Amino acid sequence: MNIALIGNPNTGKTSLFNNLTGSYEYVGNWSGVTVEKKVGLFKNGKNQLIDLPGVYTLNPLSKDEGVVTNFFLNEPFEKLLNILDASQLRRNLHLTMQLLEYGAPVIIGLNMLDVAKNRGIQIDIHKLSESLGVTVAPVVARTGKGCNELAELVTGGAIGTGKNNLVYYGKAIEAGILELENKLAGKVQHPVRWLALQLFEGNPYVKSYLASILPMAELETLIKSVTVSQQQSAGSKQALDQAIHRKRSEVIDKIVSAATTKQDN
Ligand code: GDP
Ligand code: K
Ligand code: MG
Repeated sequence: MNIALIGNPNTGKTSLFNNLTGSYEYVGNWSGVTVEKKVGLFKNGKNQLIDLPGVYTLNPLSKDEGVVTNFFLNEPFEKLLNILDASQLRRNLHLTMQLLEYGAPVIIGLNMLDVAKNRGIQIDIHKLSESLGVTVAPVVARTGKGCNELAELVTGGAIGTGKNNLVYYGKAIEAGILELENKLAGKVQHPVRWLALQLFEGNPYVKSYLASILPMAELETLIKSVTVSQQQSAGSKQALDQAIHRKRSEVIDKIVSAATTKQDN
């Protein structure tokens, strides 16, 4: 079974990878780019852990960052291990929202709790887990604390896919998602809600993937019409990716506010 490790840069992925895996199966580059690809074997000797490049969002700014979207589109994997920096929850959860929209089984490893604590941030792990609909396991990747428990959770039995409808993107965008669902009915294996949102955000890898199924002109027309109706309903000239980002931020703010308390220290 393949498990993919994913998270923002500097969240402790490499530390966690080293703690969870005993030996390397493969070290090389992702195809087409000079980004290191590491695949390790869990200490149980049965499951593989694939280290993905650190990204803040799936919509890539660079070819290197496109590795993650390509992985989601083309590579077989069974589960995701999403590592979060507890001291930067608001920023980190933008990626998590996109993983939930993708709909693969996912477990969250909540790292940097010591940093959060030092800043007076207290996190209610149960509440966070309940809001997202996924298991959240605390770890200290640097020391290895909690890593065995996390390994057991992620390599054990079936795990859930979380809540994939946390964000309501407003009438215009939701109608666009439905329209793409109708056009793609029965033609794709990936969740169309995820494909549609990535397309509307301007993810070029998702766009060219969809262009192998539908005419490019049809995709362009759809993007254009969603952009226009979104701008009409918002009464502003904001770009589609900004509208999507803002909607996610609103939901993330509520989740983080409900699950954290900040003390002055
Ligand atoms: P990556 O960029 O996601 O692969 O993260 P790294 O594993 O390289 O970690 C980034 C930095 O954070 C390193 O200096 C780690 O030693 C440190 N680090 C990792 N986990 C923790 C943790 O739980 N607490 C603290 N304070 N530092 C950590
Ligand atoms: K790093
Ligand atoms: Mg790293």
